[in-house]
Amino acid sequence: MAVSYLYYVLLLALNVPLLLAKEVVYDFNVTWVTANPDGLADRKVVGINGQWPLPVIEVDKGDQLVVKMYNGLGDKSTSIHFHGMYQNGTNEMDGASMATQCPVPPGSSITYNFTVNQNGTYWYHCHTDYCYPDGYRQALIVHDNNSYFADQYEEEFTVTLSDWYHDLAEDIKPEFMSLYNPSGAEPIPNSWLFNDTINTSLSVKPNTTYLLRLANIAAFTAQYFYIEDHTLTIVEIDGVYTEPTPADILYVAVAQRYSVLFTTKSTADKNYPIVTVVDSTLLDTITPDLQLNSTNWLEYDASAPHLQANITVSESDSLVPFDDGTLVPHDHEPLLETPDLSINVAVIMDNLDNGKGYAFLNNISYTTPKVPTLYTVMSAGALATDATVYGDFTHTKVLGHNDVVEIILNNQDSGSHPFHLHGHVFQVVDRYPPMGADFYEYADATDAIAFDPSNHTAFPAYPPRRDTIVVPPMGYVVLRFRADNPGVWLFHCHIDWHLMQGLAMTFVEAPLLMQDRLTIPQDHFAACEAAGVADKGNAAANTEDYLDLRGQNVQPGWIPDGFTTRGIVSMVFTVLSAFLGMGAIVLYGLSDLKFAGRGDTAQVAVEPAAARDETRGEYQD
Ligand SMILES: *[C@@H]1O[C@H](CO)[C@@H](O)[C@H](O)[C@H]1NC(C)=O
Ligand SMILES: *[C@@H]1O[C@H](CO)[C@@H](O)[C@H](O)[C@H]1NC(C)=O
Ligand SMILES: *[C@@H]1O[C@H](CO)[C@@H](O)[C@H](O)[C@H]1NC(C)=O
Ligand SMILES: *[C@@H]1O[C@H](CO)[C@@H](O)[C@H](O)[C@H]1NC(C)=O
Ligand SMILES: *[C@@H]1O[C@H](CO)[C@@H](O)[C@H](O)[C@H]1NC(C)=O
Ligand SMILES: *[C@@H]1O[C@H](CO)[C@@H](O)[C@H](O)[C@H]1NC(C)=O
Ligand SMILES: *[C@@H]1O[C@H](CO)[C@@H](O)[C@H](O)[C@H]1NC(C)=O
Ligand SMILES: *[C@@H]1O[C@H](CO)[C@@H](O)[C@H](O)[C@H]1NC(C)=O
Ligand SMILES: *[C@@H]1O[C@H](CO)[C@@H](O)[C@H](O)[C@H]1NC(C)=O
Ligand SMILES: *[C@@H]1O[C@H](CO)[C@@H](O)[C@H](O)[C@H]1NC(C)=O
Ligand SMILES: *[C@@H]1O[C@H](CO)[C@@H](O)[C@H](O)[C@H]1NC(C)=O
Ligand SMILES: *[C@@H]1O[C@H](CO)[C@@H](O)[C@H](O)[C@H]1NC(C)=O
Ligand SMILES: [Cu+2]
Repeated sequence: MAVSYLYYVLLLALNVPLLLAKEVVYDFNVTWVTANPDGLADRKVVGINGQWPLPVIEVDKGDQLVVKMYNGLGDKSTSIHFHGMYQNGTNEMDGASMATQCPVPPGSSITYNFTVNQNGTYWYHCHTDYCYPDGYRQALIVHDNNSYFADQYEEEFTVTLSDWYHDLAEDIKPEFMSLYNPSGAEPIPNSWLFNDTINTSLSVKPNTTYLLRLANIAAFTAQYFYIEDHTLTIVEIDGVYTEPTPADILYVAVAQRYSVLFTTKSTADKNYPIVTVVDSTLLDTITPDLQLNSTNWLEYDASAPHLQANITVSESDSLVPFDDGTLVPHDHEPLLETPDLSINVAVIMDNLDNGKGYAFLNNISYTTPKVPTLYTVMSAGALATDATVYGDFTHTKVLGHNDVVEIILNNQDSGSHPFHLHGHVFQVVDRYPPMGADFYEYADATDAIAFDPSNHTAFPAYPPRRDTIVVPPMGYVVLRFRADNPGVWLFHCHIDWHLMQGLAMTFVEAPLLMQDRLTIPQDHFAACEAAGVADKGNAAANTEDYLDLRGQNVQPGWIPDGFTTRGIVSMVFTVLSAFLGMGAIVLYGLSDLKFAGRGDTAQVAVEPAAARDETRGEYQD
C-alpha cells in the first residue's frame, strides 16, 4: 500500500496532466425539434435533449470522451462521427455508417467511448446517409493549457459557419439525385448561419487578445471570413498548431477549422463588422433573394451603431484569401519522403445509365457495402489483406502498417472539392492552382492540369498538415501521411451532396493488426441486429467464400458506347418533356433547364462528343 501510495504522489508531482485526465460523459437523446435560426422559416431539425443549437462538446486533452446516444428520431437511422479525432486504437468509434459501424435505427442506442489525445478545434456530425444538413452538427473543442499560445490570449470564442436549407435533406435528395437534375446541380441553400443564428455580436473589451475558433460545419458551401480593420493570426488549422501567421481574409471550406488570435483596439467607441461571404463559384444558380454576404459584429459598445459591412474587394473584384498551403506546423514535422504507396485518383462527375448525376474517383462511385467494412476486416481472417473482399464499389486500398502513403488527387471537375481523410491529418505537399487564384478562371478551362511527378515545384520542407483540403477546380493536390493508425478510414469530399453522389473511397490500414487490437463492443453489434444489417462477411455479406462478391451493392451501369452523356441526358429529357411538358418541371439549377430545353421533342438528341456542353464544363465524359 505504502509503495503504491508513494508512486501515486510521485505521479502527482511529475505528471499532473495525466492524473487529471477524466471521463467526460454526454447523454444524447436525439429527437426532432423545431427551429428557425434565420428568422425565415420554422423547420424540423435534429435536436439533442430537446435543444437546438446542439451542445458544444468540450474536453481537455487526454480526457476519455463518452457519448451515449439514443436514437429518438422515430423515422431515421443515425450515428455520430467525431470529425478530426484520430480514434487511435478505437476505429470502431469513428461513427461512419457502413464503414465502421451499422446505422443506429430508431429506438436503439450506441455508446462512443475514446481517448482524446490531441488538441484543437473539431466538430461532430451525423455520418449516416445525409443527415447532418438537418442540423445534426456542432463544434467539439479540445482545450489545451499547454499550447504555445495559451498565455497570449485572455478569452476565447467558438463560432461555427454553415449553410441552411429550409427543407429536410430527405426531401431534397430525390430532387437532387434525379433525372430532372442530370448535371447534378447542388441544392442551393436558403441562407447562411453564423454560429447557428444571424445578425449577432461577439462582445469584446478594448486592449485584449482573444482566441477565435472557427469551424465551417456546412453541408455545401465555403465562406470567406474577415473582421474589418483587425488582423487575424492563425495558430491552428484542423487540430494542428501552426507557426503564428498573420492573415487578413480566411477561406474556410466545409469541415475546415481555424483558430486565430486577434487583439482589440485601444478605444471602445465603435463596432466592427465581422464579414462572411459565400464562395459563389460553388453555386449553379444565384437568385436575387439570397444573402451571400453577412455582417455580424465585434461589439465594443452595444449602444454604438451596428453598420452593415462594405465588402472589401480586390482589383480583380474577388476576395483574395490567405493560402493555407503556405502555413508551417508549429512542431516542424518534416516532409515525408519517398512514399511506399502512391495512389493516383481523378475526380470526375458524370451520368450513369439511370440518367442521374454521380461523382467518381477514377471510375468508381462509392457505393455502401452490405457489411460495414470494419466488420469485414474483423471477420475475414487472412483474406483481410485482399482488397477483393471489400467489394468493387467501396474503392478500397489496403495500406501497410507505417507505410508512407501519397495521394495524388487530380480534379477533372470544374468545381472545387474539400476532401477529408478520417483517422489522420495529411501533409499538403503540392496544390494547383493555389488558394487565392480566381477559381472561375480555372473552372472554365477545357483541360484539367494534372500533377506531373517528374515536373513540379519543390515540396515544402515542413508541409502544412490538416484533415480537410480544398482541391481546386481543374487542378490537383498531393497529400502524404504515414499509415500509423490501423483502421478503416474513409477519404471523401465533404460536400454532403457529393458524398451522396459517391465521391469517396476507403483505406483499410493494417487489417491484421486491427484484428489483433480492436474489440467491437456488444452494443455496436446490437445496432446491426436491430437495423437488420449483417455484421460479418465480405461486402456482399458472404461468410462462406470471401472472394465471391455476387450480390454486392453496385453502382448503376455506364452509358453504352456510342452515346455521349449529353446525348443520353438530352434523350431522357426529350422523352420526359414529351410526357410532361418542360414547363411543369421544377429544377434547382435553372442552367440545366436551359440546357435541357435545347433538345426539342422532335429531335433525338444523341450528339457527338465534340459538341460538349459549353456552359460550365460539368460534363467531363
Ligand atoms: C428521449 O426524448 C423523448 C422526447 O422528449 C422522450 O419521449 C424519450 O423518453 C427520451 N428517451 C430517452 C431514452 O431518454
Ligand atoms: C438581419 O440583418 C439584415 C440586414 O440588416 C436585415 O435585413 C434582417 O431583417 C435582419 N434579420 C433579423 C432576423 O434580425
Ligand atoms: C470507456 O472506456 C474506458 C477504457 O476502455 C473504460 O475504462 C470505461 O469504463 C468506459 N466508459 C464507459 C462509460 O463505458
Ligand atoms: C486550464 O486553465 C484554466 C484556466 O486557468 C483552468 O480553469 C482549467 O482547470 C485548466 N485545465 C486543466 C486541464 O488544467
Ligand atoms: C456559439 O454557439 C454555441 C452553441 O450555442 C455557444 O456555446 C457559443 O458560446 C456560441 N459562441 C459565441 C461566440 O457566442
Ligand atoms: C498538441 O499540443 C502539444 C502541447 O500541448 C504540442 O506539443 C503538440 O505539438 C500539439 N500537436 C499538434 C499536432 O499541434
Ligand atoms: C489601451 O491601452 C493603451 C496603451 O496602453 C491605453 O492608452 C488606453 O487607454 C487603453 N485603453 C483602454 C480603453 O483601456
Ligand atoms: C457581396 O460581396 C461581394 C464581394 O465578394 C461584392 O462584390 C458584392 O457587391 C457584395 N454584395 C452586397 C449586396 O453587398
Ligand atoms: C459603408 O459605406 C457607407 C457609405 O459610404 C458608410 O456610410 C458606412 O459607414 C460604411 N459602413 C461601415 C461599416 O464602415
Ligand atoms: C474501371 O477501372 C478498372 C481498373 O482500372 C478497369 O478494370 C475497368 O475496366 C474500368 N471500368 C470502366 C467502365 O472504365
Ligand atoms: C514543367 O511544368 C511547367 C509549369 O507547369 C511547364 O511550363 C513546363 O513546360 C513543364 N516542363 C516539362 C518538361 O514538361
Ligand atoms: C497512433 O498511436 C501510435 C502509438 O500507439 C503512434 O505511433 C501513432 O503515431 C498514432 N497515430 C495517430 C494518427 O495518432
Ligand atoms: Cu465535392
